[in-house]
Amino acid sequence: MSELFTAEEVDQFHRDSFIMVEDFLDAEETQLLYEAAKGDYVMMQHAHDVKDIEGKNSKLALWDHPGDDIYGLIARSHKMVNRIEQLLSADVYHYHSTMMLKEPRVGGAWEWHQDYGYWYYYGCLFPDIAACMVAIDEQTKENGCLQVIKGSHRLGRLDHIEQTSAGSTQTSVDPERIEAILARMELVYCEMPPGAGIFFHGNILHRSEANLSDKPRWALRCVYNTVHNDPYRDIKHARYTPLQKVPDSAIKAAAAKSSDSAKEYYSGESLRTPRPDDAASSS
Ligand SMILES: O=C(O)CCC(=O)C(=O)O
Repeated sequence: MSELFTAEEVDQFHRDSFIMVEDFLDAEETQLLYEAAKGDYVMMQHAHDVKDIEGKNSKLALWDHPGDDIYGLIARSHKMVNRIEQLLSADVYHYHSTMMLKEPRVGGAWEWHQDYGYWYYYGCLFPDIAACMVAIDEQTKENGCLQVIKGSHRLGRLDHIEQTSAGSTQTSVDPERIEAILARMELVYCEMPPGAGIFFHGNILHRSEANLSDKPRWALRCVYNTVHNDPYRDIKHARYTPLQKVPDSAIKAAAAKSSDSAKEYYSGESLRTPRPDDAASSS
């Protein structure tokens, strides 16, 4: 499999804000990632609830630095990092990764937001950030797959409003603006088989619904910041740290290696979504 996108695929990313790669991981890598994640008791101890506006909980585990477990090797692999660098036309470093754990029947929704809507407040001056979400379970409409608005990164950064109903800690774009956007732009449900990856721009508008199905919806999401966009102050997530790329073969060589007890995960409190005054209060 090619480690890079074609010129047409790069154009597609700049037009649509995202691009999916169905066979991002091969069958063996997909199985290793599945086994590592599902048996990762260290990660589960560090997975925290994020409430949606109906009080349903999604869990996520978050870390800044990719190590030598299978998540870190996928995050550092050539087929991941070279593609991200190609899409952003710049050198990148690992900004953070998350394991998104939407459990059957209880997994909550994510409101419409842009990720750069958060990272702007973390000292990133440019929206030159991209992520890749890799499916661990099959991602379907029923289990709350990612939804995106095609081309929405071209709207620029939109203000986010705190959503506090039912104890929610999320922020989202004004629903009236979303309605206007959806009347003009296409909504895409990103259904994906295990092992597929979706690469998306930091300003893409995205959300997902609660998981009302009896199937889990787990996904690994790796985020990359461009080196020229090193945050101008320390608020949250990694400052520029050289990224040690590894050959794709390192993923299989590590087998189903899950996190070890030394891995530095974020605590529940530090998962809170950013507020406009975070920059000021950190000084
Ligand atoms: O896991 C989801 O459904 C939402 C993911 C998300 O909001 C993100 O990747 O920024």
